[in-house]
Amino acid sequence: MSPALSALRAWLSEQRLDAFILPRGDAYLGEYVATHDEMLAWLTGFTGSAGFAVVTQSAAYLYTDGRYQTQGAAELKNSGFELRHSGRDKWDEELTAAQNSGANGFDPWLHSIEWQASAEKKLTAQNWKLIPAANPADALWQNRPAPPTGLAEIHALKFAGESGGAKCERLGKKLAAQNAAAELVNDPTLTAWLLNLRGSDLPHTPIVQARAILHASGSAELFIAPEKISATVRAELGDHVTVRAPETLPDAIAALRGKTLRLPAAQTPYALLQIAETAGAEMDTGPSVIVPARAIKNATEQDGARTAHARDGAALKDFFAELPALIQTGTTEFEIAARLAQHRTQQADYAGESFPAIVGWNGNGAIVHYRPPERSSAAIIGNGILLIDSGGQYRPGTTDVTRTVAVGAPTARQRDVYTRVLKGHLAIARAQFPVGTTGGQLDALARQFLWEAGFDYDHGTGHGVGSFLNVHEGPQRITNRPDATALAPSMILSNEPGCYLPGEFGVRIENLVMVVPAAQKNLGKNFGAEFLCFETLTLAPYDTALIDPTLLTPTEAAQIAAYDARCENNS
Ligand SMILES: [Mn+2]
Repeated sequence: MSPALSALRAWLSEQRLDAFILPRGDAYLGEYVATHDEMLAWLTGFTGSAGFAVVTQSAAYLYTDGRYQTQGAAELKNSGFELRHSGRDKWDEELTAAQNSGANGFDPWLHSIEWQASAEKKLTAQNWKLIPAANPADALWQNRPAPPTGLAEIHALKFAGESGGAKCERLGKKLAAQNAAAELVNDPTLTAWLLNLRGSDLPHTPIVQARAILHASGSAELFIAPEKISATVRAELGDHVTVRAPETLPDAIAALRGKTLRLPAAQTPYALLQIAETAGAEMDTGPSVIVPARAIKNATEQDGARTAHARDGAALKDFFAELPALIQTGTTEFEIAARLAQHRTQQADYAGESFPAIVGWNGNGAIVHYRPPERSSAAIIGNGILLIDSGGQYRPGTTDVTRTVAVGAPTARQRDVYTRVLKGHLAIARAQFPVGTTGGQLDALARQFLWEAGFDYDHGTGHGVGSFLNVHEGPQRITNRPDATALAPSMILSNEPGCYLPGEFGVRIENLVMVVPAAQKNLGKNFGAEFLCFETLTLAPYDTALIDPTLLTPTEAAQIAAYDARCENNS
């Protein structure tokens, strides 16, 4: 049993709690966390990017999704934790079935308002209580890494395209129109976009850990550790921003008493709701006004995305030119990932990878979130299929691209599967759809050729992408799950269908695309909408060795030829 688990059980007794739930996440509720906040890995040994642990005196479970079942089983050996599938196993049912009543503790900084409301409802129905508690890692984690000490920097107007002052003014008006006096901004990627602020506190998302309050008047307060922000950056933020120490946030919330403060339920920790309640603030927990505004890239961000993709295309071209020689002299998945990252550093305004690269050889390519280990990753020997999913953070924009390539002569089955994935990817790329269409409506276009052969894939077809921010950014997406977000001009998404044959190989083909007005005019007399389509941003040719031309229509063949010409012209 892990020493952290025994320590947590002793702590549970001291705290008079029957159970504790610890998620993978931090007080900013983001996708990536600093090593200081790898609390779930500390407790359980599990290092996946999603999951949570539930611990009682007699049981310890780690819940994670389908992507991480193999990895979870390996990492939990001898930890004392049992692996659960978060899509099938319900933690609240398991907890309340084991004991008739009890008190389940949680750290209110690590869970959203939305999560607390839903969990409390489920537990109280079974005579259990959900109790806000301290964070056991704060008391028990020996040799915990220090919090990140990155410095705030300005995201220059030549990349941002709109001043922080203009953004605050326009979104402040939106708050006023919704009868809110202010919005509390907990997510550092939202603060980063709103104030044109960046940093280096996380490995793949260029943010600085900070919170903000946006006022309806167009002014903003930035709560950030003083040592993280220089006098120059303070001055460049503009007169509308007041910089304050993080510990003054409760006072700033209290100062809004008598007015309505927006605390977006999905992005705000429950702890901030408690603070607002204590301060006697009026609250609404409606959606953020910043999230939908950020999704619409302005002209500068759009040009920046094209620039970033031209540079990324050049780096990929150099990398793929070198790859055959690398394989000939002997290489591994891990070395390939490092080599690709090295090529990106040759490009202007590059600031690092946008996520840890996935390089999967044969069966490893069929593990959707596989990441090659530094030691003993697979050697590229013999014939097979190599899946390479990587991306870069460039100041003008963020990239994310997957190419699947053959090493040696591919089999007929490999070419069949690859071509079906490609046909779906091409169908999304050339889709024309009326204004108001959601990504959910387009999703089946990407799957149709796989479905007709008895295949599918267990992930979405596309996610939104930030501008020198998180490579995964909402609300837009292309998904087979319920989706109410209409695709609007100037949104950026990925187009990434795949197909995975466990133990054999995986195929994924991914480009980033931008929603633009279509040349196609509305010819229907009986409905009023204009048409939209996608502009493909990524510039990297598909592997012709994997394409079965007999499966392509003339339209698809012409589409590939036109795309190849674009890639060729990208110097
Ligand atoms: Mn992607």
